[in-house]
Amino acid sequence: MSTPTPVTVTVTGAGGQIGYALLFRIASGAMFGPGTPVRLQLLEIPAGMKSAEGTALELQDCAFGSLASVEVTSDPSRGFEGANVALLVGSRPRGAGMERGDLLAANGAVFGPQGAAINAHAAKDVRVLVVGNPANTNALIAAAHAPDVPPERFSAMTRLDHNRALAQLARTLDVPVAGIGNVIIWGNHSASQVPDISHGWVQGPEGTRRPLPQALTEALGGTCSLESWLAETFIPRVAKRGAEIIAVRGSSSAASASAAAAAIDHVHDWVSGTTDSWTSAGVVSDGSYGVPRGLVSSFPVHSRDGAWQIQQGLEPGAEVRARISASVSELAEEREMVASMGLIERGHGRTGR
Ligand code: NAX
Repeated sequence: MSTPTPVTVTVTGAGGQIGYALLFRIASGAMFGPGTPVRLQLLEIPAGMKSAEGTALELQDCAFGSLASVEVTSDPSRGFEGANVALLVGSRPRGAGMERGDLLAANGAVFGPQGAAINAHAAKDVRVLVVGNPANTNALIAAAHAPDVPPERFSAMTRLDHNRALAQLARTLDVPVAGIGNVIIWGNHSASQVPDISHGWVQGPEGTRRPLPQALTEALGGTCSLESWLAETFIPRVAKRGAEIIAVRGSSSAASASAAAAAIDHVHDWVSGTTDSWTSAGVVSDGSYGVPRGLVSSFPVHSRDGAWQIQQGLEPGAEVRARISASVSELAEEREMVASMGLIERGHGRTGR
């Protein structure tokens, strides 16, 4: 029997909180299946090297059958060498007194060179998931520095927001999470994100499906209207879930394990394909739904043959359209800011590249 070819996975920020929750799951086979060997390449800055090295020792001690090798480096060219999948988790956090522009500039200095290193050293089929915030614009910057990698191989993570929305709906309707489909996160992974249930369904008896708006209206039972529940409870809860977890756990880092689970889901579905429900991912806009070309915005997506495809033909209502427009304006502003700082060329992506 021939041994399957190993998949090389680079994880930046490997010494951080999400790295610690993510690496063991990748190594155990959760991303590609237990039969696919994985080579892990952990990329850190010098300050994070000891933490990543300690994690690498523990990875060895787990004796995972699917972990082919683990290497730790602070050299991006070594870290991205032959990468089939690159998870860009490490980023510059917002420091005290930092404005949005300062944060974008600091992260431009991280994601520009990482994009260039991916361009020069990764495998031809590399797929990149940006987790580090501001994830959408960091993905845009990285893609802009990788001219030989098709832009659609760069994506930003909104799967955690998607999963949070599914979980809230499942609890409200008292059904399993797997019984809900076609929920959408539109726009930016920020407080302006747009969780949208209007095309969703919930599984009923014997394979029947009911529209989510109808099921939710019934579940609310006249205590409040669906519109006010969405605007006052559901959307803010999904968008601010990280802050809620920080407050409850009393920890400064929000949601490492759920972020890691979302990254696993995102890459798993990208590589293996989605089933009958779409999911949400930040992908380079082709102009769909009025989102300017080239912005990395969250859309409803399917994965077919290893590529994300934006679900076409939906007709969001006026309220959702207004929210999408506000979130996309924020993304356009971020693109303007990074262009004015010289981190990407002005006009980048507007003509499809
Ligand atoms: P931590 O501060 O625990 O870890 C970050 C790690 O990245 C550190 O070890 C640091 O040394 C390393 N690092 C910094 N710059 C680097 C570089 N240039 N190359 C390689 N490594 C570098 O943060 P953690 O909790 O792990 O969060 C990581 C990022 O995920 C943050 O930007 C966070 O905001 C973002 N998140 C994104 C989410 C999403 O849904 N897209 C949700 C979770 C999380 O908030």
